[in-house]
Amino acid sequence: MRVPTLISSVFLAVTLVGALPATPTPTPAPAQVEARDLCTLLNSLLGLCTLLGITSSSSTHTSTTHTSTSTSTPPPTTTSTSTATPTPSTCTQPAQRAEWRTFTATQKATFLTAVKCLASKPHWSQLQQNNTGPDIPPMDTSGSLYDDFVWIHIDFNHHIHSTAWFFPWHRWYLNLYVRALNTQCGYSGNLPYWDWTQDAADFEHATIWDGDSSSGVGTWGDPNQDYQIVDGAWGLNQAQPFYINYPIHHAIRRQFTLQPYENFHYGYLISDPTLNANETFTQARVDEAVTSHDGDFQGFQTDFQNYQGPHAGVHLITGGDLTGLCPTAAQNCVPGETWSPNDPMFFMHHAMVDRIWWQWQSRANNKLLFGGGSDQVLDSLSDYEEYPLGNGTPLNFSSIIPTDGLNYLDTKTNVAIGDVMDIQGGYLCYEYV
Ligand SMILES: [Cu+2]
Repeated sequence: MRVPTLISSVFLAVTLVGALPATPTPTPAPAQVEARDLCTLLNSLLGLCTLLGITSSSSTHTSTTHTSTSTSTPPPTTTSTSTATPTPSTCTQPAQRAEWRTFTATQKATFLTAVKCLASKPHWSQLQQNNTGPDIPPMDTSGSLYDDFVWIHIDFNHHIHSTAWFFPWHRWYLNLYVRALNTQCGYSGNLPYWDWTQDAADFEHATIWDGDSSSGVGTWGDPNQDYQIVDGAWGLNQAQPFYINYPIHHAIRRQFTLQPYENFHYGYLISDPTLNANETFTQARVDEAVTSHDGDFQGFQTDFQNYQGPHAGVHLITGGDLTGLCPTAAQNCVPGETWSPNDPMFFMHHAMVDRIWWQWQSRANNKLLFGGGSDQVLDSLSDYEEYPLGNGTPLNFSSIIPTDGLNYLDTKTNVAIGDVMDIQGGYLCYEYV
């Protein structure tokens, strides 16, 4: 462990590496160094990690001498860790987020029922609006609590995609969603994730699309009913289908689209218009994104989140609501990423996105790397390439996550980015299994 290298890495992180287009200089990854070891060291030097909600490892762990095969890298001294005061972790039993297909039929049915329950709960009367624009429909105060979740994604759309908010905001959002399922709908289980790498080879006929009326998420939409889904626990065949209200009242829409890039609304950001979208989220593609950007938060996010990367590929190949397309009957409708949470597959999809961020964070000394701005810049390819993580207000670990007032559901009123950098830091307490 080269102490100067570590200090400079963290210095870069806490001073907003990459707060604007600066890309952190990749540093050689010290062998076997974990962020918590690094934090133990830093606690004694700067007292930072407690602030960030990252807890120290046990004292036996912190005194471990890390060996390295590099002759140029000296082992760490124990003196730098001996004065650290370990902070007891409040996350001793992390909730387990498992892949959807490991759920039993009963667990699936319970989850799908709980999700539909959110669509039967009333709108929060104090929900706020912080943004305006042609793709932001009027707030529907006759909608449901589920619609309120969709609303805040609509309202913040241009701040939470292709900006530094992307990973932390969606991590917070998923956590709030699980909490709403728990507290408003009596769900005692955990959030499943959707490992779409399993479905990449033949997405149209993938096992995720299950029409079982109690345990299935449904299949593709009916072209004769504007691609609304008919089967599964949420479809139109149910006595009480799952209805959403943005931009107009409708059932969940899905329309398999293998080549979504040919007429894409941000066509100038697309390098390969005829690409089959299922090629963007193979296991090999995810592995490449996770392993190719150590020490480079901007590089990792840009690779993963660009329109021909895994995150967008899953949205766009699914079509309908997950893509943010307009129902045929919607007047003056501007499509985009706005109401993509209309399809509850959004939350399972983003749990996979969150899992992959965590996999990247868990490598070498990536955990504290963060930076970028709060405003999306997609007007032209050159502007995007200058600000792939947004411009506007630079974000840091103290930046408070915007909620439009939906934080009334939360355990903490003002959640900062620093609270969500560690999924077992205290405010968050879960793991992916
Ligand atoms: Cu989103």
